[in-house]
Amino acid sequence: MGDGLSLSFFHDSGFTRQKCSKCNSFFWSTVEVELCGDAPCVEYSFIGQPLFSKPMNLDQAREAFLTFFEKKSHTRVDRASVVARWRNDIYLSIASIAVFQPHVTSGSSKPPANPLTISQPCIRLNDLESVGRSGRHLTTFEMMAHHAFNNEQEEIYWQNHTVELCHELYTSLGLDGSKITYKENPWIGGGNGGEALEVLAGGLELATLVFMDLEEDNEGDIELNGKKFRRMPRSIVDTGYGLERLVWASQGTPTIYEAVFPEAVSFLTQRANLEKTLENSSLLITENAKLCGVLSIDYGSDLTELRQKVLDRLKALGHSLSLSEFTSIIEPLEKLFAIVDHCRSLVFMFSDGIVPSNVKAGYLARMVLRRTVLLLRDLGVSE
Ligand code: A5A
Repeated sequence: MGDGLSLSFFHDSGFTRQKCSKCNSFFWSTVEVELCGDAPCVEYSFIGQPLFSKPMNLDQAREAFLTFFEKKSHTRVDRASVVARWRNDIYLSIASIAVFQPHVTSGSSKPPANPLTISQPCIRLNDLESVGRSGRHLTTFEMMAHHAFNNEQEEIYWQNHTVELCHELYTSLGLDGSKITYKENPWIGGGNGGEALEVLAGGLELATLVFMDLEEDNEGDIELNGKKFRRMPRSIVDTGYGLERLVWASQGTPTIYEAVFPEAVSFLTQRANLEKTLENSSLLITENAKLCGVLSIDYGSDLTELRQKVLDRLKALGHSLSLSEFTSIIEPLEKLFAIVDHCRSLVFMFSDGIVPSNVKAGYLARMVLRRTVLLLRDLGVSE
């Protein structure tokens, strides 16, 4: 990548390109720092110390985002379904750009507006084991975005203005610009790809800015993450800003679930008789989320080892719990958070027309439903 994404915005605003001493990736920051700011190199540092000037809920954060981009000449467009019926390669909308793939990204259809801004509910079921634990993973989340579709006839804007807009958005919401790092990390999805910047603050990836100018082609001469691509005659600004992560970072609660679904968390906590446990466990939950956030969890992961690590931390902070005591406190809370998350996915799936079944999207809904019912039974709550 040579100088990487060496944009005039970075140079004019005092950013320098630095290399992470842990993962060796390159990133841009206005201050000299050793680490890139991403998991697993750093842990969350915003819990109890919110990153934004005032706490926001989902509606407030979504409206702040969409209004900001409307004022910057973007047209607000309605969200699409979470069921990606226009695609033959995926069942669910997994990113805001998925709404425009393949017809708009291939150039065969015009975008509904250009540039545009959207908040698209997305469903991703690939991090299921982290949901309820890591704090940052949800099965359903809204990906807020600003997209610009450039082609040979018309250039709306490209890399420099994209980063400028992103930086202005976050700093206008009170985030200290010196806390933001932009990490270079190419992105691939839905048959397209391009250079990208992850936007990191407080140890959390808040957004990703993708400069999509590649399309998959086995004969292509550009290789990204083991796949072959060729350059497209179009270049697409594909951004994705996690709505729920913004809400969480603005509140600094131990987990994303308490910030995003306070009513559902409190309803289920009462039903499961876990009010006291939740009330008295914020340090446990925080340390658990911090470590689950940096250690990737998957099917078959050794949870005992992970729990022991959290316990060692807690011991250093003056707690004296045994492993089984700790597990008996944290496990029901993790399940509770996962249920709340899964119920929201089910609401989106059912309201956008999925019927649980044993095929295609219906199967995915059935799987989430089954998981939810089993988790509810574990907590002793009747469906
Ligand atoms: N098309 C590109 C922009 C894309 O999809 N990038 S991304 O995969 O990095 O997602 C964009 C942003 O969505 C992330 O930076 C994060 O803020 C949010 N996000 C992604 N997966 C998420 C999840 N499972 N839960 C909550 N937010 C998520």
